[in-house]
Amino acid sequence: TAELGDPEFLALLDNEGRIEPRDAMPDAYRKTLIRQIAQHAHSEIIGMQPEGNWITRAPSLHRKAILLAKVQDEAGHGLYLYAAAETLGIDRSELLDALHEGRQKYSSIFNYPTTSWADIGAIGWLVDGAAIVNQVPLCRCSYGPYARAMIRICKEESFHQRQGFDLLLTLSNGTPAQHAMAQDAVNRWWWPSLMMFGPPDEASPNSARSTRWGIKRFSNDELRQRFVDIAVPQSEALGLTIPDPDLRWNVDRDHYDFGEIDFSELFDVIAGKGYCNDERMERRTSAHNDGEWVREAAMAYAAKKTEAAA
Ligand code: FAQ
Repeated sequence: TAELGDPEFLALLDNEGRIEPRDAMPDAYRKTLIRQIAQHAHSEIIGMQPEGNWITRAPSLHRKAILLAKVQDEAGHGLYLYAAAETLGIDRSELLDALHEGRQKYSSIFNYPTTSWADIGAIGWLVDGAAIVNQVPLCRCSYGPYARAMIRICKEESFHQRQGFDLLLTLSNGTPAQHAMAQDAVNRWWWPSLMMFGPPDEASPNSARSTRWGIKRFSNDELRQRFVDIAVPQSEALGLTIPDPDLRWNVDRDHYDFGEIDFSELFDVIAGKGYCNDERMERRTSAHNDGEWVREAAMAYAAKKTEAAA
């Protein structure tokens, strides 16, 4: 259909060409990218909250320094992503308004609570692990600024994943109480991590167009399967059990089979009915309002600088 773009645009995509900010692009392509990049940026900054919750309670200076660095990285990822979205002709303040007014989404995963220190390990291992599997193909996304932002983000996510694995390994090999704490965190974070990849393919309204446009390179279910295949041997190395009795290697498929995912939970969380949706939004909007004076001061300083240079 005409909405997908003219033949010249589609041919450029077929040849793996990159679309850059000043290039002509169909309106629907621009809108889809703004939606996805903004959602991704919002996830990064809302994603600072569940882990930020443990910075003051990290068990050692070493762990605290790692966690501080990780949470700061998430803020940085938000900034690169808002900047990438701005190249599509929208202002960061408009995107933040859309988040605060509930017109744009952020990842379901950040609406779950972090109730123990082991959750910091489970988030690094599983949530960052899932994020990497989803984001590595985005380094080849057809839109140049998004693809380039993803390269650096993926490198930093690898460090995040490793620190989570290391934290869980230490707990798993610790006292029986520490091992139990690690297992409990994995029990709670496993299924929500699988839901991060989105609805199943047959219920994913955006997939067909995003795939035609080279934004998506693999389907939600393909990436979910890839994640399970990577996570199972890692769980064995950790000495922790994945909470799925149906998980087993399938010789014919050359993949792990896994149990049925309760997608009604994903849709409920997306609809605002997760454990922490209200708390996350309240924290975000109050931080934004409390920061008003900082934005004003920065604008005044920039105006003064411009005046002085003129
Ligand atoms: N949560 O048709 P599809 C991170 C929505 S990683 C909430 O399949 P699409 C790192 C979807 O937007 C997390 N909403 O959609 C970190 C759509 O609604 P809409 C962020 C979801 O776009 C770690 C509807 O359902 N990563 O932050 C979810 O083709 C630790 C139908 O779905 C990204 O954003 C969900 N899980 O595929 C940070 C990656 N799934 O917009 C801090 C980039 C689906 O039409 C600490 N995004 N929906 O109203 C993507 O790859 C894609 O957007 C998908 C969804 C795969 C998420």
